Amino acid sequence: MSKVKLNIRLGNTVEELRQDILDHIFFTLGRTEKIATLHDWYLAVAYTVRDKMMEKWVRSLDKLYDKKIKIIGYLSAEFLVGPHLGNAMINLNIQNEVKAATAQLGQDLNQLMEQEEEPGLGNGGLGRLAACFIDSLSTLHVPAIGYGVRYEFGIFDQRIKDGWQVEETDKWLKSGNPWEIVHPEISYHVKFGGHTNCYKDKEDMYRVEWTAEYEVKGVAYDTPIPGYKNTTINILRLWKSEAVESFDFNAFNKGDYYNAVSEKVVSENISKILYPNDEPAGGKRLRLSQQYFFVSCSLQDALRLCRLRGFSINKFHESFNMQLNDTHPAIAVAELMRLLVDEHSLDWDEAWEITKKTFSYTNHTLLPEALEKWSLQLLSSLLPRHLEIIYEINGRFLADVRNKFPGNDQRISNLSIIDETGERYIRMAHLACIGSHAINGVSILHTSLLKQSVLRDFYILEPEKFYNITNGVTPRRWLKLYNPELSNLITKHIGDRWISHLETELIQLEKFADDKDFQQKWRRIKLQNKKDLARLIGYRTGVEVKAGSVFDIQVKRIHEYKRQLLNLLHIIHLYNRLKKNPAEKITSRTFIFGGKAAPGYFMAKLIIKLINAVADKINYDPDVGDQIRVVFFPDFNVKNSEYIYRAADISEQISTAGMEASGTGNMKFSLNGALTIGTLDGANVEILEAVGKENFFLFGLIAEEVFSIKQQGYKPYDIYTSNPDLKEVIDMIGSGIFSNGDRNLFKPIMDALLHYDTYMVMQDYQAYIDCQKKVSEAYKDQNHWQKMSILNVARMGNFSSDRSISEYCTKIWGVSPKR
Ligand code: B1N
Repeated sequence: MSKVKLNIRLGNTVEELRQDILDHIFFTLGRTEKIATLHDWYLAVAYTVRDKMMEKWVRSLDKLYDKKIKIIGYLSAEFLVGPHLGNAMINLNIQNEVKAATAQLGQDLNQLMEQEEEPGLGNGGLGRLAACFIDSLSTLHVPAIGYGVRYEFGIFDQRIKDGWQVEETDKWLKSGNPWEIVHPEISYHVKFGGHTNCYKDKEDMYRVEWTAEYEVKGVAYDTPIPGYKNTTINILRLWKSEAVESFDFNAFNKGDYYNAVSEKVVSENISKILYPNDEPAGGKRLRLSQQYFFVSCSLQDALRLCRLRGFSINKFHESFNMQLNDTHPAIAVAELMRLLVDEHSLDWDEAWEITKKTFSYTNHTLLPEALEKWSLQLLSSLLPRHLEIIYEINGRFLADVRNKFPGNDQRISNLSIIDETGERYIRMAHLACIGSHAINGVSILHTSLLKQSVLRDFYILEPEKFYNITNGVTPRRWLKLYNPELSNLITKHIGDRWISHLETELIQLEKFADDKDFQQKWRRIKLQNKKDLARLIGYRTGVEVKAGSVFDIQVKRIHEYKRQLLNLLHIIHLYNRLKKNPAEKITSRTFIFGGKAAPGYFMAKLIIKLINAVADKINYDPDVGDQIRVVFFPDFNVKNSEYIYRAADISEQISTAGMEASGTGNMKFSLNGALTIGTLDGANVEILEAVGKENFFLFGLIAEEVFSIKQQGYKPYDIYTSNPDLKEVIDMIGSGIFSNGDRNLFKPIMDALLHYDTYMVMQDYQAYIDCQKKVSEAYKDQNHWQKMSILNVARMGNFSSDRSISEYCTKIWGVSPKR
């Protein structure tokens, strides 16, 4: 960096921080202390904390010019980063000073932190994983840029009205965003539509020129992502779409004011809104436009940086590795080829080598409905040049395959990028596989299923390209920040190295598992966390819950494969037992659900309604007393998850085996001392292995059984008729007792369970009920329960995203993480 001595706003003493906050109230916000609102104080503190990152940030940017390093570009349509302030203070290690400074100004820091809007730029696990990953990249000193979209509206806010989900737009930017810095000078044009032409260049080579129908401009908005107590600050660079010119002057001069403005509106639409997932992929022109938009900006940016760093363009892959977070950015393969061949005049073969060495691809799902494919017709109208490039890639690829496996047409059709089984589609996963040097799944089970099913033929072709890298979560946010009391207790006993070395340090907790005094403290912290959540639940839903009951929590997107319904059937089963025998004493439980349903996903929304209907009935039934409470916690998101994970006794991870690629909520719960009731699915398999089966409540079919039962012809109705208890439970739903006598309301759920049951709720019912009985029994022995809880935490070291990122570094990216 320049030799200029920066001595403004760098001090971290309480006095300096206090003065900085006051300066921001005055100079940045144009307020006085007297009239400043709570939100003004939050902004002033946020700007103050951001200032403390600036020096390191600028120096980190400088380091990007070091030719010896490779930069990791993490291309992701989603980044669910969560509130910044708390995290930034922890990573800069200034939380105590800031707290003291705000206190001196008469402000409560916690209250100010509450003011921060959730940047909800993701749907769930995939977006949150991207956020944990850039956090770990910074902590491990790996220079990285997270590339994505600056959606004006993130994931909708969820309200519950009469038990139904109601969506509200997420206006997260309405009061400003102090964490981002806009760089109007870093902007790129992105073309859409039009047609292509062939021409001969100066060297008499055939080249293709793409004449677009329209162009938009992407502008960079940068957010600093600090590492934990180190000097690295990486960038989250999100692109906002704007009109190339604010006005079409031609139209404007012709007096066509409305057309001139409408072009601006169309351009700005591209980064307007995040698509909720769980809706069939395909057919959505705007979604493909978004994907191409951010990918093109990001690659143009990386190419610019490559040149600035003094790399020649044919060494791009030494300058950058681009990770494709699922197929959402997979059009990048064709776009890099276009940039290299059409715009930088490289020949095809050389460009292809560079492209393959640049990209690597992470698959996050096996669900057929989530595998992205774009109709040929859409692609040819929106990205005509890319379609040509994809044809060329496919043609050359299939020629190679034919050489290797002559006369095997089935294999050719399985591997082809173009799905020709009906209407013709481009399969984005195939493009991603062919254009990458590495492909990975996100848990051992998922990777193995990936190799057997969705990507089977690719695995047979190039087995050496496949890796497993099990997901992880950052211990900074998910333990240190969101469970401060437990963190303090852990630090008191094993020191604080676990915060950045979870893999090796946390295990030391094992030796306290039997320590009665430690168990007592452990238990008291959980109880306090439960009281805090109980208070929040009372405030948010009006339901009174007992902190002394077992907090049994399932928070995640609502989806049939995640089987919130199975959880609910168990609750109805307990209710039924109490109705028949009100004198029975059960281990009292509070069942807490949370999660959003995609707005177009009818069944998921009906499941929310059913949860609320069951809650309304049970919570106020005198026969139940206070033995069961059911709560739907509205608007589950990163911000309010602070209160949720740490308060759980039981973590529900009950998806149908083979359906959940990994899950990461499972890790957050365990890391905070909850015991898991779960199936052998996703990363549960590895969590079970790590914590030991004696500390995990396992039930249900395994993936092979799910597939084989389906193959033999699964008959859920037979299970219904042969299990009287299950029959009673299902019949209760149908009887209208949860719907004021309306027998039709939940009929779609009944029909699905009895006649299709795609996710084998009926099949796993009895095993689940039996396993839940064991949970209730186990809870009675509190010493043993605390021991299991401590061991769960102690053995979670491997589920740090630092471990995941270290593996990406060494196995896939060829860079070295530093501690
Ligand atoms: O990615 C997470 C995993 O832990 C979860 O098991 C997995 O379900 C999740 C379309 C997705 N897979 N696919 C998506 C997200 C948005 C969208 O528009 C699909 N999310 C997952 C992290 O590996």
